[in-house]
Amino acid sequence: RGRVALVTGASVGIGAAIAKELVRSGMKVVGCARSVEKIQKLAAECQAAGYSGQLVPFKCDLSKTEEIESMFASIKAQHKGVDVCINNAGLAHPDPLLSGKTSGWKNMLDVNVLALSVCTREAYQSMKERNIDDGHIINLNSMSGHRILPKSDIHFYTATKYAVTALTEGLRQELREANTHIRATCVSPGLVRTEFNSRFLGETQDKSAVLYSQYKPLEAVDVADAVVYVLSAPPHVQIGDVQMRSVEQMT
Ligand code: NJP
Repeated sequence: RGRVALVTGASVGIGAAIAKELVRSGMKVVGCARSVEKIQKLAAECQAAGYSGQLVPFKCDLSKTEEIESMFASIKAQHKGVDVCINNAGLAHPDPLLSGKTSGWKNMLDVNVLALSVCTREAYQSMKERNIDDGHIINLNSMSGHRILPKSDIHFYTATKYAVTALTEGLRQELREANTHIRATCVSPGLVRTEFNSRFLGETQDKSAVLYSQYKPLEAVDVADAVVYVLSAPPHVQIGDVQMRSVEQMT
């Protein structure tokens, strides 16, 4: 309550659900994405619902490091800094290793790995300069960050999520070496019903309908609830990873 959280990729899907739940719980949430108008709409909905926190929309293209750095400068000027950083933004392109486009791989690397790392560094520096010892950095990982599926055209995406696994554990160790109690956690869902899947399956609702007909997916709010749970753990408890699937998901 009263703390400042940054949620990346807050315009739709899991990020929008997380932003909403944190505002409901009383936090001041800076929500960023390129489609800032969608976050403005969400902010109005939170206000109309009488939530005790506040959603502050911020336009940022996370594939541009200079935009991330100026976002953190603006958060410092307007809200003193961040106490919680939720690195949620992420994307997948179906670009196989044998024939995929370099531009697709680069985009995934820029947002899923590089932007997450830059936001993590900036969030840590923001906490350190204000002596925040109970901060939290949460990375949206995936079950793809823990196992490699056969017959997949998203092995590069999988590699970026394996990187998130390594970055979260590496961060936990560096935070310990820095003698702080700031925590690092990743949340690793299986299939979640969001635009993410229709987008990378080729924009057609038909294809995602086929995917969802195989088994019931998680909903974005289920993942948001897991983030709220992670944040509500007592300060001495370090939750490293929350792996969660729909009960119907096999792999
Ligand atoms: O994705 P989606 P989800 N700069 O596509 C933003 C992981 N995950 O909510 O800029 C700034 O609905 C984009 O905003 P906009 C997944 O890997 C998912 O499902 O306006 N923002 C939007 O807000 C990811 O890490 C599933 O287009 C950028 C958001 O990212 C996280 O969960 C399964 C941006 C994407 O919204 C959220 O995914 C799983 C940029 N350059 C893991 N590029 C699943 N859905 O099934 C994108 O295991 N964004």
